[in-house]
Amino acid sequence: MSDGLIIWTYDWVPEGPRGLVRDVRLRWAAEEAGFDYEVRTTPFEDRSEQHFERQPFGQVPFLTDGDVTLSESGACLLHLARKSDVLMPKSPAEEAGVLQWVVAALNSVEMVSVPWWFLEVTGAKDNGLTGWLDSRLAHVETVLSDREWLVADRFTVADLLMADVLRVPRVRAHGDRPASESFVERLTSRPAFLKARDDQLKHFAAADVARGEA
Ligand SMILES: N[C@@H](CCC(=O)N[C@@H](CS)C(=O)NCC(=O)O)C(=O)O
Repeated sequence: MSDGLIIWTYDWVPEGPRGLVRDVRLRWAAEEAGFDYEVRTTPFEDRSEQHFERQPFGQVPFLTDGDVTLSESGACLLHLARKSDVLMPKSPAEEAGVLQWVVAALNSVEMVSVPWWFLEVTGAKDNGLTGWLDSRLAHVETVLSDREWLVADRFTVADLLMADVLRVPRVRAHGDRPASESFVERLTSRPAFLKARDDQLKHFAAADVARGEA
């Protein structure tokens, strides 16, 4: 049984992004909340019209929940969070704090960290985004220096998402931010994260076998 929740990811991806494909965010949230869910796939190599109907950019993840289909990992996380106090506290002020930090993770940190990372891995000589990234990461470090969790003095989906944005190895290895490092360490030691990440790795390893590549 799956509570009607289906998390969609690719049938296969190259080695590099494994463990980081964003379906891990949804798997992690579902694990934290104790939801039953299924994982289904859409082709990585031949992206169908049906895929673009459900994810307008031909990306993953997307989610189906009964009659509801939605994409964008942040939107999917908030959708799941509405169903579980574990992910989202119910007081208006705390809920507002979760919304704020979910959007901040995506629109103030990942908005810089992903293009920075892309320039790094493609070997750009001068990464012109480094100063901008450093500034964003420094502000997150200041926030995390005096609190364990972003909102409500306990784990919420905002921590999950911020940790997933910050845990990218190149970002983590860039600079020295002890509070952020301890935050990432703490969040990625959670059994729900470890299961979600390991399940994703197993999923893509099984795909190699199916393609005759293992
Ligand atoms: N804003 C989207 C980004 C999704 C995204 O970048 N997905 C990656 C996998 S983690 C993907 O599908 N990449 C393949 C592509 O862009 O063609 C979200 O948060 O869901």
